[in-house]
Amino acid sequence: MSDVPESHPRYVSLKLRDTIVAGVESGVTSIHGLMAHGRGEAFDYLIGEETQPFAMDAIRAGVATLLLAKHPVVSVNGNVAALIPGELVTLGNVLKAPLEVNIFHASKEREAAIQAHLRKHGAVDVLMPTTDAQLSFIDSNRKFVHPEGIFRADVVFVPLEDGDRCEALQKMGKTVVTVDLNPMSRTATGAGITIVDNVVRALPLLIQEVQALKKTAPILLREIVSQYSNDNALQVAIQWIRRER
Ligand code: PTJ
Repeated sequence: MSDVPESHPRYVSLKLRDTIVAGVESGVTSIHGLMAHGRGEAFDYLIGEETQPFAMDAIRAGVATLLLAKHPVVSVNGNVAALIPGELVTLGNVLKAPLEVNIFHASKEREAAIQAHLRKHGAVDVLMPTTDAQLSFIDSNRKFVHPEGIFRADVVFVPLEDGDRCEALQKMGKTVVTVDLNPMSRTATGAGITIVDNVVRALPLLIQEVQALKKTAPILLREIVSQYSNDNALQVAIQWIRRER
């Protein structure tokens, strides 16, 4: 870890850089993940490096959607595995949803490293990609999924990715709940529910919201979902970035 004094005004951001670099060094995160992280940093700066109201609305609707799901699954790539491994495990536990490793930059070694990293943080079962089940409408490595995981899921929580799989999942009739700091990305605009926030802030809030809503009647959860508009939430996020508040 680099020697960053806590008094440094960009302390949190610099520590996160250390975490993602450590992810690359330990074989969990793709080298490309550094660029993805940098893109995220730029948007985080623009939204004020705090969870904004449009993200809170999306968190509530996303949790309601995940609680209504019959087979929710939490998808894990190399960036989120490095940044929030413990939170992913907790979210999977509170939702009773399996974690599934699914990465864009193909590497069997990295898939195994992500699985081991999640286990180190308390995961019991971590589903792995297979050739037995494949997603339609997608050619990248992300098409390889687990038959009992993403393949049969009705709702997939996909924190932080590029847009190709999001589109494919939606075309297959699955609902995608995502976290993406860029409200204009293909993932953000293609998902059913987009939480425009940093995954490191959004995951603890998602876990809290699951605890708050888990005993809520399905009819009320459906109402929360029906009152939410992703297009509207993204529009508000873009206005926020443009300072049109
Ligand atoms: O581990 P792999 O092989 O699956 O690769 C994962 C990455 C992230 C490298 C891959 O999916 C990728 O290249 O993603 P992109 O196309 O760079 O998109 C990443 C998106 O996530 C961008 O829209 C970023 O703004 C956003 N992002 C980056 N860091 C964060 C983030 N959103 C939320 N929280 C972050 N910490």
